[in-house]
Amino acid sequence: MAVNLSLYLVTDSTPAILKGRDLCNVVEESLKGGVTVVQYREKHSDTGVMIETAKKLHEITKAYNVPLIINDRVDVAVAVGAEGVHLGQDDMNVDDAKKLLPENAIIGVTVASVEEAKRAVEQGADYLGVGTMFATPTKKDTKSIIGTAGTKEILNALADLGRPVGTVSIGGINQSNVQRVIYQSQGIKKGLDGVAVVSAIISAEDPKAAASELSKRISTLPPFA
Ligand code: TZP
Ligand code: MG
Repeated sequence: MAVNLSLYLVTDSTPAILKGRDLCNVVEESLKGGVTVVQYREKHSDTGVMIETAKKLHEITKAYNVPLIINDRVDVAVAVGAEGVHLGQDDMNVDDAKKLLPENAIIGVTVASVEEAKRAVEQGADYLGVGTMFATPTKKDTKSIIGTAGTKEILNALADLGRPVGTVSIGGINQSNVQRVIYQSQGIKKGLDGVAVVSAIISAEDPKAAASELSKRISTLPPFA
């Protein structure tokens, strides 16, 4: 899988987060700022609306050569020809998703423990969303806040597996903590490949500037030891 996971945007259309703006405009601005993956995450729309929005987003992401990943809904990903899906622990499992998706589809899985991480890799996940890192108002129902300690534990276990898998940390990541989040994985065999954010970009007054600043902070970190 040749996906640049360094700055992974997850969308949210709830008014408190999107602040009444147009999701497609916000996503396009974020792409101009340097977002490397877009995940369309929609919990409240019906299937028809989701497909319509996903198609619009896909036209935009394709113009920037950035993969579009669909949260939860393998059917929507297939319908719009998205590059991949992101599955939680309560969603379709990776084996079943693979039966429905093209061979080169990107499959990501949310993991909050070493056991979940190992299982996802064994099933053939391409990347893992590791978290929740910090408590966040964006997703109040997170089962587990694993923090930097839990994240390190998972990263170490993954390095020992010897199977390549991408990792992004998610939950409460913003301009002020992004370098700390990535740097806490220093000293282990393989650090995080990037961070996933919702509100730090979607709620930002200027999403392009927010993405650009995050991207700068990520890329100016010294290389891992
Ligand atoms: N999964 C775990 S935390 C989260 C998701 C989708 C939301 C992260 O949102 P934010 O605004 O970046 O804290
Ligand atoms: Mg899910």
